[in-house]
Amino acid sequence: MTPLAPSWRWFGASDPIPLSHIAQTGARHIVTSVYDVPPGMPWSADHVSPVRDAIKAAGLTWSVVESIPVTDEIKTRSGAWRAHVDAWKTSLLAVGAAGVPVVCYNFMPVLDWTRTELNWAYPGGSQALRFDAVDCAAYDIVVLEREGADADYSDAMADRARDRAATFSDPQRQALEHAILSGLPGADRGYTRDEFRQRLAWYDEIDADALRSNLTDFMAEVVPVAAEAGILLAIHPDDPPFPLFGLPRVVSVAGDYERFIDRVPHPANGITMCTGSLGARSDNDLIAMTAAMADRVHFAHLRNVGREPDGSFYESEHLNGDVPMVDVVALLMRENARRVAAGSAPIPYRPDHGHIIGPDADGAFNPGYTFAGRLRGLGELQGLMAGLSANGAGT
Ligand code: DNO
Repeated sequence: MTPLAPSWRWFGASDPIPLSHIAQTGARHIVTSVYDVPPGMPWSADHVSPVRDAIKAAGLTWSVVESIPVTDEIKTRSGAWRAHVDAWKTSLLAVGAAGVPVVCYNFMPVLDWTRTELNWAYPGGSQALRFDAVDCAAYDIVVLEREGADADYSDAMADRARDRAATFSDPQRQALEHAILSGLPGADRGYTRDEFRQRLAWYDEIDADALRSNLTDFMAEVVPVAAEAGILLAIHPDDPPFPLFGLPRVVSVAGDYERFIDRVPHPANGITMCTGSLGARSDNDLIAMTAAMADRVHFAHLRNVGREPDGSFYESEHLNGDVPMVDVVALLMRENARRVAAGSAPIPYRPDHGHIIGPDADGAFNPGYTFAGRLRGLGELQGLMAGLSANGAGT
């Protein structure tokens, strides 16, 4: 068993956590993006090289691009989608020329990852991110007043949502709207309520089959370019892995993965194993999924969740929650050992998110991306890997 390559997400020059601090965490690899080019426009060496050089100067290596944004034009095949796909390919070539070997992206319509609460009081005094299914439904049905929203929930959930909405104070409603619409770190953009309604309408005619076909058409175009550029692609799962606001989701369950891998089987067509995203569904068997797709894992986000019966979940401690972290990590380490023995690079992983702990609360950070909280997660995961490695030497 061989430990994966420890990495850390850095949001570029505007990240309040500088590379000099990241270099002290034990992470050796950086996960970042180019943040000064609008989504849909191509990256060139002029954009990519300064980022790579700044990382190198800090004694670290840029090992993953997270993400090259896939626009809603591409996801819906409307408007300027053709130019955006061409730009995506140009960006891939620029990333490959700079020697960055992995590109993470997602195909979630409109919103990237979604939470309803950014400061949930976690037992013990830290604060965590939370997705509350009732709050989300309350926002959808009562605040957004989305047409047909009721039909997307059970009667019991719609009733609870209406009752919940009736208790919202103005600041609570604003905080909920802010958490859902403002664009969590890594998202291409945020929305006002009206912009959100308009953007949802882009998907009126797009059901899961149509979105799936747009995804596989996109993969069929970009995977050969990635292979030519020496890049491994790693699609990130839907977070959470179920439909929200009537939007289809097509990277949520094992069957979704089987479909697109079957359609575009090239080894460069890989995945980001995000244990926290996939683990938010109790019917996702993470051990079986990791075992079945191990050879496709080009990047790992290691994070844990506590699930609740109504579909709500909160981000728990990295080693403590409903994700069978020890088993998943052991499977990834076994695959990693196989790759390293064959002369390939180790799989990069990052502690995905962290609680707000101790001094984090006094400083600036991007939601989910605290310093001390992630440092704790990284330390725990590094310790787990060292232990498994010592215990399972040679396997
Ligand atoms: C959340 C992240 C996501 C992820 C994108 C990948 O913390 O995992 O924003 O970066 O969905 O494209």
